[in-house]
Amino acid sequence: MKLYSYKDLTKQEIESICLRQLEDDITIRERVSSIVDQVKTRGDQALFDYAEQFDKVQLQQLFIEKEEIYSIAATIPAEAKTATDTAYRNIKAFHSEQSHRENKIETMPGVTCWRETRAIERVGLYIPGGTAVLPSTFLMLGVPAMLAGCKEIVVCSPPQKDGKTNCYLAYCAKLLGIEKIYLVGGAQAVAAMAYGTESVPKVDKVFGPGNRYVTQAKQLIQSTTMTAIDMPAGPSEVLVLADDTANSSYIASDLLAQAEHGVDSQTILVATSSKIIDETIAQIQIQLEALPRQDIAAQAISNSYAVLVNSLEEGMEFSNIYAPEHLILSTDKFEQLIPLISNAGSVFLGNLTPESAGDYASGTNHTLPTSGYAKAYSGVSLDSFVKKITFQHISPRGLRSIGNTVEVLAEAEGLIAHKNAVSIRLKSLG
Ligand code: HSO
Ligand code: ZN
Repeated sequence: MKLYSYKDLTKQEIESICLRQLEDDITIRERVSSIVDQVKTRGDQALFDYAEQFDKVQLQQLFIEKEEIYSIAATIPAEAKTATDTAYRNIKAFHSEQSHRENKIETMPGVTCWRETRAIERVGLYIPGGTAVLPSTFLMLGVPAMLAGCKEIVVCSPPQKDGKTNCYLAYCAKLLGIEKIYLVGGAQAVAAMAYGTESVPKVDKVFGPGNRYVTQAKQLIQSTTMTAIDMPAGPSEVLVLADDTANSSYIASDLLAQAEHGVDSQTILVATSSKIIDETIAQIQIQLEALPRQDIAAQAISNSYAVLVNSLEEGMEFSNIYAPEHLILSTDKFEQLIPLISNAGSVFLGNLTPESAGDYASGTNHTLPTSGYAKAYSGVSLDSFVKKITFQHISPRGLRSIGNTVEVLAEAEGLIAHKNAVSIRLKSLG
């Protein structure tokens, strides 16, 4: 873990350590574009072939349905079932609060404007499989999709070696009322949902995290089809801001939780004393030993760094420049920092609030903007699954009150047909 002292860093140096490497790998781009082409032209057959090539499984069909999903779901261990139920309830409760009806506004007498929300009709959820199967992601995407009222929720996840899906995903599907899971993974899943195949329906928006192939495929289909994507995705990251009220073993556990996601995960510690930094580094060594994914975590930690700051306020200044996906305020003084936060995906307040809680079960969404996108993007929420349509109605009184304003502005732009659309009506009103 590299060490920096904030006061010694130049503006350029700060910018450069905040830069995430978003390298554009040409080989990945070429391979993904060939996969997307194959799916587009050969449909299901390409999906069967890729399952054999990448997932090492010969599928009889590309999906499993309700009956089978239910029977696999029934094999979930009791403890996991209860935990999944709790997470589901909390995520549902939190996201249910996100639908708000807006008032109709009379901008001028007789001119009424308002917005109404409509669900995106067909959404595609990509749930990663392979070494890290993420049923939590299924809940994070499935719950808001269900609450938004999306008519068709297409779920793709890579098949296991037995050509099925695991009990955790099956149980989530059951909770969400999803009756089909497509056994398709990787870039080919994204392509299938963007173009549609004989089996996989085409969708309007694709959601979900994934490896670099999945991310590249989302970027590609976004520019070549009418399919939207949730957000640009990069490696997961956390920034912990700590003062002397923090506990270094807690900080270490949070940094390692992020580090075990992948070798390219970013874990950043910003602390008001070198004592905290030293103690945390020592704790990381101790805790690493016991982790099954210690190789991955150790590599991620070695690419990460700590920044020594003079005050929590100075730490916040750095954090806002970095714009972390997850921000943990490991301090009892978190309350006073909240107004200072301008860029972050999701914030964890105080010493007893680990990111893991939000990753799984507290209720907030874990699909968040990475790579500095938190400067302009929000995490996934109910809003991600809806569109807002504007409406307006003009009464005779309204036309009389707004008519001349439109006529004058249209004339100023030289758009006389626009002006006429008002004049012709005003005339008939007399
Ligand atoms: N930290 C990840 C989400 C996750 N963690 C899923 C565990 N499972 C990105 O926010
Ligand atoms: Zn996580």
